[in-house]
Amino acid sequence: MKVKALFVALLLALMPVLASAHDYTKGNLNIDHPWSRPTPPGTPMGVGYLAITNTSDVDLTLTDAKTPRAGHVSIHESSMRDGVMSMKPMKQGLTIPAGETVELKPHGYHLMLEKLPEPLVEGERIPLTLKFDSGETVQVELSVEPLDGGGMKQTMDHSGHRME
Ligand SMILES: [Cu+2]
Repeated sequence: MKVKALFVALLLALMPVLASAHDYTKGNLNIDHPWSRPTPPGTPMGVGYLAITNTSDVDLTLTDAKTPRAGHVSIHESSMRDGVMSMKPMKQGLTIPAGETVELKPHGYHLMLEKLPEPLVEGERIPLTLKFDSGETVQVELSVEPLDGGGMKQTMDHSGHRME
């Protein structure tokens, strides 16, 4: 009885996660949980996070991304150097080795949505096209998730960003 109650509680706790999870599969590529953060009015930049799995037996490189909601999308890498979080564009793209998953997440690789004409709003789904060096493209939607505790941290993270 006790175990069952615990199980139900656990299930309920997991439900919001299950509800917001979404993933896309095309050919040998799987894109899991593409998401973003709301942006304050006047902020020109937003972020894009997702996990890319390459199920083929050759390396694939993410070379470009596009969305109608941003003037330009760059692939960035964040790193800590001399105690300062900085980011730089990955001009050669981001390689997903054969059979592996690469995660774009806070404090790591991410997509930078630049030149936003309008703020990104919580609850919105942002269409995004990912292009790979194989010529493949994958169409996904970034879900704009609420600014929670982790979101505040992310905002601070980006205010500390400087371009190289
Ligand atoms: Cu960035």
